[in-house]
Amino acid sequence: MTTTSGSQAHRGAGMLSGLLAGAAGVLVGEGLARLLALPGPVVAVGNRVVDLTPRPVKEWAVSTLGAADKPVLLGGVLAVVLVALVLLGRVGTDRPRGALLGMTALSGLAVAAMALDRARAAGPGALVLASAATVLVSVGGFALLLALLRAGIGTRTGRGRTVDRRRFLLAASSIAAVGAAGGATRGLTGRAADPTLLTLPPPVGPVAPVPAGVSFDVPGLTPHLTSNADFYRVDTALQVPRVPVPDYVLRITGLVDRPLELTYQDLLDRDLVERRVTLTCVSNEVGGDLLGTATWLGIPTRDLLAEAGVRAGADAVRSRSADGFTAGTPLDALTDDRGALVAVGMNGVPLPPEHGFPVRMVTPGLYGYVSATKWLTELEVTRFADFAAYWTERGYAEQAPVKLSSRIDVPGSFARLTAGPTTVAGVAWAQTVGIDRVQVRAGEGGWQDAELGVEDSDETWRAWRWVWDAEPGTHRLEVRATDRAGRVQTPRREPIAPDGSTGWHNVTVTVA
Ligand SMILES: Nc1nc2c(c(=O)[nH]1)N[C@H]1C(S)=C(S)[C@@H](COP(=O)(O)O)O[C@H]1N2
Ligand SMILES: [Mo]
Repeated sequence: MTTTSGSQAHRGAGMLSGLLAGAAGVLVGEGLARLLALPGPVVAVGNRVVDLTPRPVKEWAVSTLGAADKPVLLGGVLAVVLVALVLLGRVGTDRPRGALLGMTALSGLAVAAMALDRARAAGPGALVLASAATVLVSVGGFALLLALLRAGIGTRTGRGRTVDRRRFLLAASSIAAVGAAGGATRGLTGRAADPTLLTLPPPVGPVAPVPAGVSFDVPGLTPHLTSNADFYRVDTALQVPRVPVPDYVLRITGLVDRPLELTYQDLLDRDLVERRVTLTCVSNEVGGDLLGTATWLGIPTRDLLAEAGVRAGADAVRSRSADGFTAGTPLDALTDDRGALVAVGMNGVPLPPEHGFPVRMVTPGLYGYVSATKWLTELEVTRFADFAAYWTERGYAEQAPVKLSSRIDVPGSFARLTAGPTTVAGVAWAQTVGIDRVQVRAGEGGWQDAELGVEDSDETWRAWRWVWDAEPGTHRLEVRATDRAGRVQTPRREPIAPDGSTGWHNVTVTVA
């Protein structure tokens, strides 16, 4: 064996040591975290990256990557960690002390990220245990492997080398086994109580059936009700928070006479009502699809607040979620006649995990970030002057009513059509006010009234259609809505930040 190949093998073994010890530490941390109901090191680091990412980068990620933003982020975090581990291992054969320091810093970062994560249901003991195991396996394992490798450098006899190699391999496979055990624990244990196995009580106030004629039979037109599978999802959670029902408590605190603590069963034992509401995200661009309509089952928010007894001087409710998200909702919106709910069901089933199981808020007429907290754990009655909620701290408006808007669903942008009668259709929404009129125009042809679907309620979107006599050429179809208060949708293009986009949606089509 030449010196060069010897030191190459040696360096290879060093890189393997870093990778193995680091990965085993992470996997042990993940396994224990899963057992102890904590976010594991990978997700915790990912969550901190999300928190520290500047808003424009977040917006760019959501608009270019869509639903893939989370896998891409987690993949990125993993890739960076793997490269760092290999580099530490590479350095470790020459400078073990520096490399061990690096490994300590790296696992320290993971521990800090876990400590900062608010999604944990467990106490500090669990955190210390999972953190200690992560650091011990990664730093301890790395130190052991590096020591064995260095012992090998000192030994120049063939026999010594063999013994050391055997020892190294034994230590390496033990560490790999520890890591595998952690990974298996992570993979096999603690699936959240499956919400689909729960049955919700029926509502005492079932919602009226969807009126006939709310929509039109036009291929491509958005259905009036959005299925749970098709419902948009927007949140900051890298991993859907798992909130075990047996431990669940909703707290109503703050400026109230009688603070309440309600278990999941307490909530189900109330008189549940059903309401169809269109939920809308502030990040919805003109023409975008970040909104949907569901039948929600829940308790009127104002009943819970009345029971707690709201004190004079309050004007806001700060809601908190199991994962540390917060929203600030005007007290008025939760107590007036719009029908705000603390919801447990969505389209006939318990809330799906990604839509907030076990309990979330649904507040008609306000963008989700100020009104629709998922994995809800607390409603604190307070004053806007005394806090700033998650997105408000990040530059979005404190108050954010949904803006009057409309969308063309068919034809799609750049569609190629044949001349003659062509149906143009879509939806319009003005939650809590109602849509009174939708107008469409082709090119500069002048505004034409569209036919409106029967109104379900002023809390849901409204379908519209217009039959256009399409002539050959390229045309721009444009839509605008008028609400029941007589306000016409503004043509002014505004971005989604700080309080929602505006402007008329248009599509360009070619008629042959
Ligand atoms: N806990 C938590 N709740 C949250 C959010 C979040 O990031 N975390 N996002 C809000 C936003 S911005 C919107 S638009 C709605 C989206 O609800 P959905 O994902 O069920 O469609 O949830 C709201 N509730
Ligand atoms: Mo949102």
